[in-house]
Amino acid sequence: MRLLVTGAAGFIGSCYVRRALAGELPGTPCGSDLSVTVLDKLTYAGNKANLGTALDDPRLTFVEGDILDAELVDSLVGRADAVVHFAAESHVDRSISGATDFVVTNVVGTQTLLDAALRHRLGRFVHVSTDEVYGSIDAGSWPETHPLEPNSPYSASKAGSDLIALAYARTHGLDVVVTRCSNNYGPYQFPEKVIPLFVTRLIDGGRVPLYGDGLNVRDWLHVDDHVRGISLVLAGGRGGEVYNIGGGTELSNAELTGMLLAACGADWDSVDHVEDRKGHDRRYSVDITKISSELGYSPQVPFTQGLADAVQWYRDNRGWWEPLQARAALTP
Ligand code: NAD
Ligand code: TDX
Repeated sequence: MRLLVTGAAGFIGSCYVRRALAGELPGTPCGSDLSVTVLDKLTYAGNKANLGTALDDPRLTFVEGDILDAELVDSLVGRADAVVHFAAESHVDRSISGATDFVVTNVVGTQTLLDAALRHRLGRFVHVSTDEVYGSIDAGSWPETHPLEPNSPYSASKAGSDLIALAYARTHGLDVVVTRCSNNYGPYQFPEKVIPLFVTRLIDGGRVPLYGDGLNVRDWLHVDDHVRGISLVLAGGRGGEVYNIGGGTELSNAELTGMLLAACGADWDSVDHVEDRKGHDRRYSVDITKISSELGYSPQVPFTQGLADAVQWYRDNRGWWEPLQARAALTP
């Protein structure tokens, strides 16, 4: 299988490619049956080093380019059997400061890829989306049939991309599958997202900003579990369908902060209680019955272990995150 993977210099896409080439993903072919082309623009969040030793793998081709470049996209999609589409602007706070890149990359970029897929009658297109498209839920969990009620410019742009992708399935019969996952964590996450931001500051004795009352709840999903779910969907998901992928560990930000402080040897004196994020979604929670019953997915990484390993990884890989801190602080 010839895979085109967009955005694989980012956090989740790079994990997918590293693990696919290592033959660790059920559903993704391995050995000489697999070749991977990565298309990534290397925005502030893109970092080729995230691909690690996969960069030396002869089955990998890295193309620096934009998913909005229709000519380039057409030539790459024309040489692929399937696309796994991760490329996006992904940080909610940046979308609040400026939404243009979010609409252009997430909506128009996705449509550019879909148009090429249609022209070449691509075998399969996996569109990686987010649970944030459902909005915020006080109790219970969203099934895939829940209406989309996004609140931030980021989640609205992802909802737009989901709807375009599903429209190409319905209108043109393109083999599109959409995944919607909860909050990922793990190694190589850009230090603007809450876990790597807090860990990299706390291990240096710095301070961390907890938004609002700290009672917003997120469902944490280890990135290894997420990419396994994507691989199962690539192999066995039904065309035109949506699959939620969750981690099964719901925590308030205050609970998470308490765990991070303990893991980093700090205490609550290191926490600044700052103004809330505008439009801050209170709680996310996905129902994973569909992917579990159809594709046998369940999260495998226990949160306490996954978090301890992630903290250790950031301790051990200062050379990876230190140069990124200045980029993380830039306003868009
Ligand atoms: P990331 O910000 O770490 O990486 C995004 C990658 O996309 C970067 O390498 C960047 O260079 C690339 N990119 C951006 N614009 C591009 C363009 N125009 N052309 C080509 N490449 C471009 O993001 P991530 O956390 O790895 O997220 C990957 C996907 O998963 C996104 O679609 C995101 O919406 C979704 N998602 C993420 C999470 C999470 O917790 N991180 C949760 C749910 C869904
Ligand atoms: O400094 C901070 N302080 C803080 O209290 C930051 C950066 C975040 N927070 C809070 C806001 C959220 O309630 O922590 C929670 C998690 O924040 P983020 O890491 O920014 O993630 P979130 O906004 O939940 O979105 C993430 O999950 C869904 C990803 O960034 C998205 O790409 C994904 O779609």
